[in-house]
Amino acid sequence: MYKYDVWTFNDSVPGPFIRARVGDIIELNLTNRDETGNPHNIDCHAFEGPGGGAALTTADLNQTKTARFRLLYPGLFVYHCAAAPVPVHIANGMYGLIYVQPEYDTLSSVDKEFYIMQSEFYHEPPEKLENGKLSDKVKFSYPRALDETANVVVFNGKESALSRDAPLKASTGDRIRIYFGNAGPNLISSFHIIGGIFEKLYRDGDVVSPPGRFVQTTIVPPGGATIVDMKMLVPGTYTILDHAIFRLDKCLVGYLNVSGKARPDIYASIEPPAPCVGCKLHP
Ligand SMILES: [Cu+2]
Repeated sequence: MYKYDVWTFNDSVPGPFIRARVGDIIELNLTNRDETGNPHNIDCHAFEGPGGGAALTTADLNQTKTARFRLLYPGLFVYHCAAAPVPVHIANGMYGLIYVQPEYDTLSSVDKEFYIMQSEFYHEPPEKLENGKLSDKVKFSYPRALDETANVVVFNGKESALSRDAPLKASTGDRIRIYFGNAGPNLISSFHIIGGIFEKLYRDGDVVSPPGRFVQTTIVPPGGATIVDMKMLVPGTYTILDHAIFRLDKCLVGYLNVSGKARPDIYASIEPPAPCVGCKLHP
């Protein structure tokens, strides 16, 4: 795949995972270090008020804006840049998640927690260089984004984020939790983990209602989030994906490696496993 200049909060895509509690006052200091001259800001879905903070935090180059927001409601929320043109700032990587826990946290303790956000990239074809070769870097395409024809769909901002070389890791017996958000900007995610069942599903990031139980796939819209808990029983590699499954060939795949003792009482065969050669889903 190609290289692409992302726009970031604190140099990462997604931006920092923020934890807070209902009743907290968030003091947000946003300093714009973007040498290209674009203004930036933050619209946080956890903030109550017009624009979610955007107009209060819009900062030009080298300017710092400070604003305070009281957190009224619990849940898992998306934040993103909402400087014009808003869709471009989101498409280029300016988003993250904030978990606002209730006064008394309703989530049980788990052994491992992970932070994943899905998003898609829209880009122009690579330009031809003076030496006649094609550039290895591509630029944002407004027409493609408008048509919603993504070139690339990824977890955590790049193809290699949760690859075989950098999988999530857990052990058998672990309870794991994934805070999952969808930045979009266009595509709905049908979030699924092959071989795993969501023991608890906090749909739409709602941690007040009773969670869904033993769910296979969950819908996460652009600008939405969810929390899934799983108990890992059988060792091996679990594939993380969007079950709109052709997106696999647009780079959207990740892996969770679970180590530990085999569980033939749950998962067994007479012959050894024989995955299809070259299969991205069952490595
Ligand atoms: Cu921005």
